Amino acid sequence: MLNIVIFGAPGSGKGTQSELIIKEFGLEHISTGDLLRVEIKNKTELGKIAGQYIDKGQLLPDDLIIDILANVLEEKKNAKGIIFDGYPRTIPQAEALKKMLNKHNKDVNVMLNLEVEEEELINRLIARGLIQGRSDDNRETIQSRLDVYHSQTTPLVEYYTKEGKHHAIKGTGSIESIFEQIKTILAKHVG
Ligand code: B4P
Repeated sequence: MLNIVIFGAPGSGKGTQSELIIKEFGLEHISTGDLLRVEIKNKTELGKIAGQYIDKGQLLPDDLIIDILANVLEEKKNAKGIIFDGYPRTIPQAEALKKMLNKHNKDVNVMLNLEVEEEELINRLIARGLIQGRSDDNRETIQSRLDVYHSQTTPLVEYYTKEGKHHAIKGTGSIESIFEQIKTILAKHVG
């Protein structure tokens, strides 16, 4: 059982590296950002609410996102392992995740922190906005997302460091070289 939290600022490469980890280690993927984008595309009630937050670069309220996570986790409870991508983003979300996993005698095993300088993050997200047209990949919203990341999400670095699970990864360079660093860390956790 290998439960991984992939962590980093918007544009740090969480989604990109998650795909490679899943292929290599056969894990299930939970990306709260992807889940919300499907809801928005399908114009569901949840999608309408999510869109209002995402377009402003803000986080959804903890209660709402914790409920969503609990439902998805229940569906994947027999998975060999799960990669949590974009969740948790606040301390209450991390505490809720711990409780949910502990109920099944499980826990987060590793937190991978992709470290990338702000200028590079902004360049990547602007480039993605031009290619994929994501509504939150424009200069103004990117800045709000980075501000929210610094104020609400970075306390998780200390949280997982105290738990002995934090691993810093240099998130710049080629996608393959970043994945090599991740593989070296994960190799120590798979039997
Ligand atoms: P997310 O979808 O999680 O958005 P993200 O932080 O931008 O990460 P993403 O995984 O997409 O990008 P990546 O770094 O891989 O969340 C979107 C929004 O949903 C949030 O702002 C929030 O409103 C809401 N939300 C989601 N989860 C929530 C939660 N738990 N609580 C509350 N609200 C929540 O990639 C970025 C770009 O960089 C890509 O174009 C990629 O190709 C490129 N890239 C990657 N690696 C690279 C490398 N090594 N070199 C060059 N480019 C690279």
